[in-house]
Amino acid sequence: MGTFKDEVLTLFQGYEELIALKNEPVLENNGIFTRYKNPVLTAAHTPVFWRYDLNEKTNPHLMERIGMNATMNSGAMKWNGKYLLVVRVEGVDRKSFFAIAESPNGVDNFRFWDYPVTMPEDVIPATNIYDMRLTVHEDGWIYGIFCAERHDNTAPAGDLSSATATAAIARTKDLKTWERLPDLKTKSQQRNVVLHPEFIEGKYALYTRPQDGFIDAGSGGGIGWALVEDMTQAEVMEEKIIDSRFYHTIKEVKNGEGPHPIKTSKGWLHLAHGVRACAAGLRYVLYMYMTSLEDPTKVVASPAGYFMAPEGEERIGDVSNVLFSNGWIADEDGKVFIYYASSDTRMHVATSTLDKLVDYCMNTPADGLKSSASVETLKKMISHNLNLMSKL
Ligand code: M1P
Repeated sequence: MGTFKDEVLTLFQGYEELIALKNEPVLENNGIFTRYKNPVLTAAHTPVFWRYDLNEKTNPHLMERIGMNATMNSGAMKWNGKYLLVVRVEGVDRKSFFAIAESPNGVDNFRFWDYPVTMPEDVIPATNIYDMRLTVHEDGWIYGIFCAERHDNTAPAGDLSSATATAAIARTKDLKTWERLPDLKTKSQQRNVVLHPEFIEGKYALYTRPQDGFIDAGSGGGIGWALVEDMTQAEVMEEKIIDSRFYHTIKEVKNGEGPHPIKTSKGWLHLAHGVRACAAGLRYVLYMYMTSLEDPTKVVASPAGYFMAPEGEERIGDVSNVLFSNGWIADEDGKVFIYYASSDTRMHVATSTLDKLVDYCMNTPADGLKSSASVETLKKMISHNLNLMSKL
């Protein structure tokens, strides 16, 4: 056993080795995106000085005093040339908070800023906050919309699990000081609310996810769309479902917008999550779709099935069989960094390009919604290829 100081230095050394670990693309890919070998952020990436009291007098056994459980569902943006994540960090006390981590290259070397985000409360304080979507809006503000969870005080006495989900709104100019705006007013509970980056008809446009309960989408038909006059008093007066749920698809139980869509010459490119139920519980996968530039409520491409599903170690974690994404970054050269969390535990990156993602959306067959339609789609591909192969 070394001295207390030696042990502290060993802790920091191990931490620096973890942060400096070079990430490598995984060679096998499907032509659409490339996964990377290591997660970009885990609970162990949270700074040593968050978790340990480094004073020998008050922590002679050098114990972790404030444990971190997970780093997950992160908003993303490019900031001063760095790839920046607003990470949902979850402590061992089950409370989530936001903390910013940045990387010089987007695939490794993510380092947390010294302090987590101090998010001001709304009039009714939230118990838990999570899953921020970042939008650099054309009005000049950076908005963060996230879920604010509170105990449902209408639940019967003794029911300590019922909760409500509300879309909380904050804005900033420097990512350090946040101004909290009133939570979104809507008829239903809401999670996965995302601000579109441009004004539409002179108004702010929100992707919504109406839900009957905290978990159940219930009568909420899918991803909604609402125009709002003023983000400082945001209220949904009218909500239209633009990407519906369907029976026996990857988004049968629920779906939700991921990060805000990326504008391309062919339309708005969307990343979302879809949920289905099975004997093992809920399965969360990522899917894509595109909407029209002229009418962003009109879906113009809807490839069948999932874009990414949990694989290998991604399948296992606090809430297994889950991929969730609320952050991506498109570089000026067209490279896209997709940040996704696996099983509510850790953050990963996958890369692609705008060209590939648009091609994927426009040219992947849509879901025919029944087995016979899937077989007809497959037969078309086979005869097309057999014809080509006969000429080789
Ligand atoms: O546990 C999986 C996910 O469950 C919720 O997703 P949804 O809003 O679609 O119900 C969220 O709590 C999300 O944070 C979590 O990753």
